[in-house]
Amino acid sequence: MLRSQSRLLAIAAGAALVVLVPAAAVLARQGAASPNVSGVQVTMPDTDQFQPFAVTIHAGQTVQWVNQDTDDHTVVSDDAFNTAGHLGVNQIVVGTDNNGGQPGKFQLTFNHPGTFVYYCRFHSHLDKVNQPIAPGPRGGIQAANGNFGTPMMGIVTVLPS
Ligand SMILES: [Cu+2]
Repeated sequence: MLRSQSRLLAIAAGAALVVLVPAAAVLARQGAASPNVSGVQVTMPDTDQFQPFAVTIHAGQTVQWVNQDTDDHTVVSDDAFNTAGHLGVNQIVVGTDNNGGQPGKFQLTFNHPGTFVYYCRFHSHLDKVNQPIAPGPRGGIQAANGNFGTPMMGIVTVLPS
């Protein structure tokens, strides 16, 4: 290779680095900015339930609730059985009717092991010993046959990371 060609290649390589390094920096920043979405999703379909009823994750992971129903639902922690943190959660997760046709979303990241028992206060309530029970005749889910259904509740089990 001629000396002048070698010099031209070196200049070209330098120019390539000038272009590539900022691009890599931008990619790294985008990676750092993206949220931790490691975990599981629980949906509220067009029936009054959390699906799946029970999920298992590891500490550090996130549960995302996605309300695909037209109606609003809630995620309320049953603190008598809550050993996984997030005491006192009482969150409305809007349905598509109140969210421009899009599913409402809510998420919690669990950072230590335990259980997170929760229910929807619109479609369940707690009895004397804090067990979620189906709503009675004055509210909640009521079918024509008198079946008040099952309480709308779920459980997250958080294992060590
Ligand atoms: Cu509900």
